[in-house]
Amino acid sequence: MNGEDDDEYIGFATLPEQVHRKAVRKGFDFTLMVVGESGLGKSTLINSLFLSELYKDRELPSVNDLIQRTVSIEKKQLEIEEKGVRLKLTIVDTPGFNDTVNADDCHKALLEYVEQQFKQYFEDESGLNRRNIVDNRVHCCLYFISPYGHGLRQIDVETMKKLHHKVNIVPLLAKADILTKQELKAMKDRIMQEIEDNKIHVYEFPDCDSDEDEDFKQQDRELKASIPFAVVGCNTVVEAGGKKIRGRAYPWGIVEVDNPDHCDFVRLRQMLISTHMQDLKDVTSDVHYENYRATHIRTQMSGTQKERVKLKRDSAPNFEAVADTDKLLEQKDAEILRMQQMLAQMQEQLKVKDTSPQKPQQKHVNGLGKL
Ligand SMILES: Nc1nc2c(ncn2[C@@H]2O[C@H](COP(=O)(O)OP(=O)(O)OP(=O)(O)O)[C@@H](O)[C@H]2O)c(=O)[nH]1
Ligand SMILES: [Mg+2]
Repeated sequence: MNGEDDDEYIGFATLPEQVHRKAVRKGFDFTLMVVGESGLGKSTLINSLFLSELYKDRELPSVNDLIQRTVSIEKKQLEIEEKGVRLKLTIVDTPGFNDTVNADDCHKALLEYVEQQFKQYFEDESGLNRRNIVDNRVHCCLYFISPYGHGLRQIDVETMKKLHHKVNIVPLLAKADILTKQELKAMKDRIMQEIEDNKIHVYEFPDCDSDEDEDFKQQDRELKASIPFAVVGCNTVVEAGGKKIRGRAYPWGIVEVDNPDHCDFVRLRQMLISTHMQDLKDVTSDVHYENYRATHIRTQMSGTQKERVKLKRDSAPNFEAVADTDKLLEQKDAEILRMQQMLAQMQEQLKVKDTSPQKPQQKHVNGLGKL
């Protein structure tokens, strides 16, 4: 920049840097929820995704535990830092659906959790400490679909439909290692078709900008073509060819979790962490939370209006009673008028008698007593 340019330089070009610095100082929040049938590897996958430490103390459930399992939601938090950027990650692990749990109870608990976070945010936003709100809203729901069936099950359709207007759903095809390449392709196509047929709104990946470079565009195309992401979860490290690989070792070979040819795990992690985290947060805030806020305010207002109408009604005069009283008064007036007329008639008669020759003793008609 030469001297002339310096003079014309106002300084707002540093705005992005200022925003960047402020955001870095504040840190980032992200909440991820996993939902799906029991035993599909939800806990294993989130462990593989971020939390290798989180589940190390966990004991595998025994058969009895499975039968007696109740719906309870576990929230795990961890703070990770990379190049000075702090991310507070919250993982909401939900117990899978199974035969012992009623489908309605599953929806109820999940919906309640998501709505409770919106409610909390709404209250914080209207409170005194708006600047330091902790955002616990669920930004993404990884929905696990079974590889054993023929696409979506009824419970999947119902659950996704309960959740789709409240949270960004990203569908996953679980335990992809049990399917061959062709089966995987057919299963993915069927799942996407069923999602469309059932009018389920899953998270829509935004179009990438036209000025992005070709590599990025290609990566974006691959990402979109991978939905539902076929995942393999595993927390064991195996040795292969002198290298340590995270994978599942079978007698016939190793399924490598981090190999994009074996599954979409890397693409999913990249999407969640490096490319679409902010968009997931924006859609949560601008679409799902706004929906909640609008509905909540409308319900509050109609509640207040009803209350006001009720109050008005309670304090208003009783029109029926008033009408009755008016009628009675009219009747009384008419009666009095009639009596006055009769009285006047009688006095007239008495006057006539007074003027007659045999004058009887005058009688005083005293008011109404005679009538
Ligand atoms: N073949 C295969 N097995 C897996 C995979 N991921 C997890 N498993 C196994 O599946 C079993 C269940 O895994 P979990 O992670 O506990 O499943 P979950 O979905 O959390 O189950 P719930 O907590 O009951 O809802 C474990 O024995 C895992 O080792 C996978 O990608 N492929
Ligand atoms: Mg689990």
